[in-house]
Amino acid sequence: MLRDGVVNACGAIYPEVFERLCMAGRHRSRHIDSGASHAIHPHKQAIFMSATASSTATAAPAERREQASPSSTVAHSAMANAIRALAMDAVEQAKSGHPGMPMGMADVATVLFTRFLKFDAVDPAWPDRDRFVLSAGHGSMLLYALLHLTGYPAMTLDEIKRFRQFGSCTAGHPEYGHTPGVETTTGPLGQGLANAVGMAIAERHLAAEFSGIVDHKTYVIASDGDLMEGISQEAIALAGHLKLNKLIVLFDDNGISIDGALSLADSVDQLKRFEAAGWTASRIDGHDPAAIAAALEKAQTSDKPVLIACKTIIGFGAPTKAGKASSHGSALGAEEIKGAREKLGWNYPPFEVPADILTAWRKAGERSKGAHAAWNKRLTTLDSNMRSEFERRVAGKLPAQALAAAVAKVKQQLAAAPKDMATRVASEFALESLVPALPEMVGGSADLTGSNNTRTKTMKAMSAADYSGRFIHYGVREHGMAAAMNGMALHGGIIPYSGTFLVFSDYCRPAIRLAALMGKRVIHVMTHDSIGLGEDGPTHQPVEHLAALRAIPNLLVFRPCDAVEAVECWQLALEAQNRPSVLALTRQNLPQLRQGDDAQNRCAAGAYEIAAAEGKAEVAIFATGSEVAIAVEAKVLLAARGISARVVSVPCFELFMEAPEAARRAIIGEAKVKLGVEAAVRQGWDAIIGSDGVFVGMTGFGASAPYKDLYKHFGVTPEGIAAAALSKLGKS
Ligand SMILES: Cc1ncc(C[n+]2csc(CCOP(=O)(O)OP(=O)(O)O)c2C)c(N)n1
Ligand SMILES: [Mg+2]
Repeated sequence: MLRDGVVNACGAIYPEVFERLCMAGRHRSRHIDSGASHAIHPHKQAIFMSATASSTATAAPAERREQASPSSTVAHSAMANAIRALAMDAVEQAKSGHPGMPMGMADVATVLFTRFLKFDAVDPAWPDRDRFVLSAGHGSMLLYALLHLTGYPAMTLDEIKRFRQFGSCTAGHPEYGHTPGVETTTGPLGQGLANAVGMAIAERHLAAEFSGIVDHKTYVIASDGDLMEGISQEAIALAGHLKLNKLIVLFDDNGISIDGALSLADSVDQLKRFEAAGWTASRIDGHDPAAIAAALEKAQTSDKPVLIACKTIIGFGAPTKAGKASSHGSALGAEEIKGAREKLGWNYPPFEVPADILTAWRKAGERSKGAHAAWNKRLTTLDSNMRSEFERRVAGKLPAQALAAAVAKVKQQLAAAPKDMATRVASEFALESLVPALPEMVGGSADLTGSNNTRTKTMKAMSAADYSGRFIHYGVREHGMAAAMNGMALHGGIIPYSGTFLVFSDYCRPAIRLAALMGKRVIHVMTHDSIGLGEDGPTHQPVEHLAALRAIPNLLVFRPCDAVEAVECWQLALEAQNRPSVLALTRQNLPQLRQGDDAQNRCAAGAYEIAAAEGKAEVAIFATGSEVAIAVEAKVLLAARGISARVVSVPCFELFMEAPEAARRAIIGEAKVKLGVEAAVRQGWDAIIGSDGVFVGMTGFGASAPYKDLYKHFGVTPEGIAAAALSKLGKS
């Protein structure tokens, strides 16, 4: 195998290929302004890019392929060098960025984008486009160059020139929602690969329902770093298990990471690793367009997910830095760039792409127009109900009436026959109505299905044999699960929800953070949300997790206090189209505090008075989840001492903080003593109770014991609350 020292020497592995590619454009004898037409080009390369849009009228893979056309041709190397030049120029101008990866992967990306990827540059939102995920987000200039060259309207040359500047659409790392054509936000290594697994799941699932309308591939470029991250193991294992054969990973197998040669830290045989996970894997010369095309061609009909390890030279073309970590993450410098231009035969000023090369690229951006038109036609001829259902789901619009009816039904059942139950059970009770009403909901659990209560009675499991199932057994893979859920939400047409224990939100956190950053509706059911889980002990008892999750911007953290709040919180999570949610739910039973018919979603305010004071309140008790019932009991104890108290349930801090100030003030009120109760740490509570407020909760880790003993031990009891209030009032 090619590794270590060998791989680092520029041109040492594939001197022939290197020389051939470097020679591209050497025959250009004069400078040509972009926009001007000209004919001076090397025609000696074996591989040419057609400048004629190929017929892409059908989705059949063979017909999607672009045919080399001898008439109007631009050499592959010239097209790839356009990427290299834009990447090094943009990084140089910004004096910041990562030129090595785009220069190394330019050949692979050129073949993919000009001959295989199904996309339409002027319609980045086409639902049946192939997804392209740049998991190695540090190579953002590769993606930006591709978007510019293929003609995404937003990605102008000016934007390339403003790489990494404030307000540009060429952010440091690719950001979903910020730059059209960017399918997911990447940068934290491994996430993109796991997102792609979710996208591939979404594709298969939707294809089972919308046959002929959803039928696309998911391509990923992943680096050594992506594959070293633990999340990649979870992702590839899940993909292999589900036989996601339309997922194709192009591994930038350059043997280099930031510290130097990969051999410093890694000796995994990636091919064997992927094969062991149920993938097909091969290794190719990532600078040989014919080999790249052949591998991609073969991948089209695979019955398993595909890994193509592309041996490349990082910083390809840079005279002294190619093959070295020094090309990874900083501007190459004027001298090195001058040398690279010579080596690559790219004799054009910074940021200039000659017209014929740009034209050939733009044609590539139009390659799938036929396929797009054919798809539009298929959509219009679809049964009208099915079509509107597809369009609704892709737009992320909820079936408002069905949702309202499902929520009303649950509430009416609870009003008619109030039930004491754990909020995880209440969540399942709500799901029994919500899941049938919202076909876009796809549930799951990381091997805690019976504990998380996320699978309703009628839900079928998704499997390689039947992708129509709406329940995913993610296995014990919380991180991969959370990132795959992001990918499903990004794909569109699906609202993913899944479950694990709240304490393991730490294992999901990087993906939850990205869902929040991207503004995607991903719903995490996290049960066993406090010491209330009891005997499993402090390893399983979250204490800091609510605070840690509340610290993530744009994430809604719900902690319902009973079955009615549980369904209200579910409704709010589903309606939050542009942000993820966590539902923190109990293992232990709770009384139903909300009784009677109440159509209003009180949780929508974030906080509301659940038990009013008799007369003027001296004490205001704010509590969440399982502690609300305890607070209500404390109110009774205080009343017996002649002290009037009110109780406010705070199911969602974030929604409460977003309420208008007057509404917030009204809820917080004027009581002398403001007391917060939550079986967790105090952090974050001062925003409600003030720094002089009293907090009853946890100051350290829990312990292993029956939960009632733990509540007693830690003083999270009606007596404990009453004593704390009395003490603050000076009446203890
Ligand atoms: C989770 C995570 N850890 C660390 C980093 C910082 N980082 C960026 S790229 C990189 C490794 C670079 O090696 P490789 O992935 O092989 O990329 P190449 O240098 O070949 O382009 C690291 C550690 C990161 N982006 N994400
Ligand atoms: Mg690398």
